[in-house]
Amino acid sequence: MTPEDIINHPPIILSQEERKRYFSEGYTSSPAITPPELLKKIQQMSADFLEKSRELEASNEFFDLGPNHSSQTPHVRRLRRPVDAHPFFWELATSEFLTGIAADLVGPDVKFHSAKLNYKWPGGGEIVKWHQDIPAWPHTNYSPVTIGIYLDDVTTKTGPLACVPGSHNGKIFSHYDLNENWTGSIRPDEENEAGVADAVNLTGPAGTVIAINCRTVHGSSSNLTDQTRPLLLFVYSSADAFPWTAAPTPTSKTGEIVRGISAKFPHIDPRPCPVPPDWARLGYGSIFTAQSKM
Ligand SMILES: O=C(O)CCC(=O)C(=O)O
Repeated sequence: MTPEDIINHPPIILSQEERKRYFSEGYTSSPAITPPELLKKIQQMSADFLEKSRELEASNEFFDLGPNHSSQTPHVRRLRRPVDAHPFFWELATSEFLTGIAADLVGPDVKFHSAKLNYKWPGGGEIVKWHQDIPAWPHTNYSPVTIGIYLDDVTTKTGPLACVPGSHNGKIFSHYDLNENWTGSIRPDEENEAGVADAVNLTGPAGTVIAINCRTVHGSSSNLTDQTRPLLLFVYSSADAFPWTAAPTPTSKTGEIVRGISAKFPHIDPRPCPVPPDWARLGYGSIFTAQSKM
């Protein structure tokens, strides 16, 4: 489907203006649109998982722990595959609210790809270097969209997601270093060309929903406050987008149609995407592990 075809379907959750911005800029942000009761429940679930992390000494299939994690001072970098960690997150991923937003941006037939809950801790937090998402999980087209919910207020100081406007229409940058090692980030010598100086901070109050196209150059800086910045992320695509490599962070639900119907044919966009490492053989870890190897 072209952006024009998608926009011609009536909006479900987002405004027409927000949908247009997504297609012209490669991202959009809707301040505090998460229903308050739902937001409260998500915040509670997040708090419960952080509490549970106190029992752990090392990362496991769900918890990606920072190097200084302890029971007294938990440091969870990411809750992996929340849709498998608790049924609530799958209910949320398949809710009218989230699949409606996804349909507003990819068309009426929506496929689920993956989910994660990223924390950015006070005292630096994890910088997420400039990158595009699609080089890690290429698809037959560029419909995949990452939809994020800010669980708490996000200001320029808490390390908001920042996006380069219009970069989804530009080139896909290599996410390998000059020695052909995967780094999950754009090489520093190409950051200028990627336009990172023009990046726009997506700030907003708790409950703000952001959506980022899979080609959009984005990243996030340090958290300079004493508050943690939790960001719940879900990835969806149009039903006619098919991954052509193993998923780096598969869930038991990856590939499920969560709205509309499955596709009889793939939509193939001829613009090429570089091949990522073979995640099925090598494993993935997380963006933090890849980027910290640099
Ligand atoms: O959590 C963040 O600030 C950035 C997340 C992100 O871009 C990613 O995980 O791909």
